[in-house]
Amino acid sequence: DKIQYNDAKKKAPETRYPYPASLQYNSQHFCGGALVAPNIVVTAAHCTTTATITGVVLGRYDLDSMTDYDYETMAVIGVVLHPGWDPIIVSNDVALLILERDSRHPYVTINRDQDVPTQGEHLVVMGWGDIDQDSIKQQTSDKLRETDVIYLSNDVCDMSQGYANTPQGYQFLTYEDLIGDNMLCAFGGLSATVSDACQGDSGGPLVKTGSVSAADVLVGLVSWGFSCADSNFPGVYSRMSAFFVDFLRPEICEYSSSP
Ligand code: 4AZ
Repeated sequence: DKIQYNDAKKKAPETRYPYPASLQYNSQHFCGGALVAPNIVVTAAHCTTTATITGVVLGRYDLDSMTDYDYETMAVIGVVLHPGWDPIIVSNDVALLILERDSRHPYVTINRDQDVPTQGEHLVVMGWGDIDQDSIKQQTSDKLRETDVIYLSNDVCDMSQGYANTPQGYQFLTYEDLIGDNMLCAFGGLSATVSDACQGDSGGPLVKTGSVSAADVLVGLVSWGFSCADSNFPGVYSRMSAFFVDFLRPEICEYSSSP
């Protein structure tokens, strides 16, 4: 029971989010990321293994507009993959991209609090990913989009189940035993319109928003999910607080131009 989500995934206000990054291969967007230090972007580990990143675009709203405001395109000079990255179970889906120089754009604070978010809390996910309910068509958005989603505890998320189309046919699927401690779930199913992250949003930011962008806190990165905007299956994200002490803080300290 997939529901159309084009209307729910709204164009973001043009200058509200300065920290989302577009990872590009030959000038084509393929994944998201978030600026977390002047010269460091965090993204999903699976984004660093699917294509070579030929450029990281920062401070951009419309990927098709040449006259868009003050955006930057940068080369990646280093990739730091989480040592526990496991592509089979999509565990520890996080990596750092070290940029050739400092960005002029503000970065987002990483959540380090184990108790954040809480069940039912409203969060915002953003990206240039797929906006068509027909996932076969894969239509990425030229403009940055955002949508409201609600945090679900891992215990609740674990119970997600239903029938879905898979490459092996129409099958009964469940999230039971798939939602690890380093993942978090969020779902945009408040009304008749289900909204969700999808292909091309991967690696991009899930945030707890503040009154201004400087107060936003990065709680997750788009990672995986069965289908998109399917009322049975929440989106699954890399949980930033699970990586903060052992991976993010030490690696950012090591590579940051301005610690
Ligand atoms: C993907 O393939 C993907 N609905 C990203 C997010 C979700 C599903 C798939 C979550 O990149």
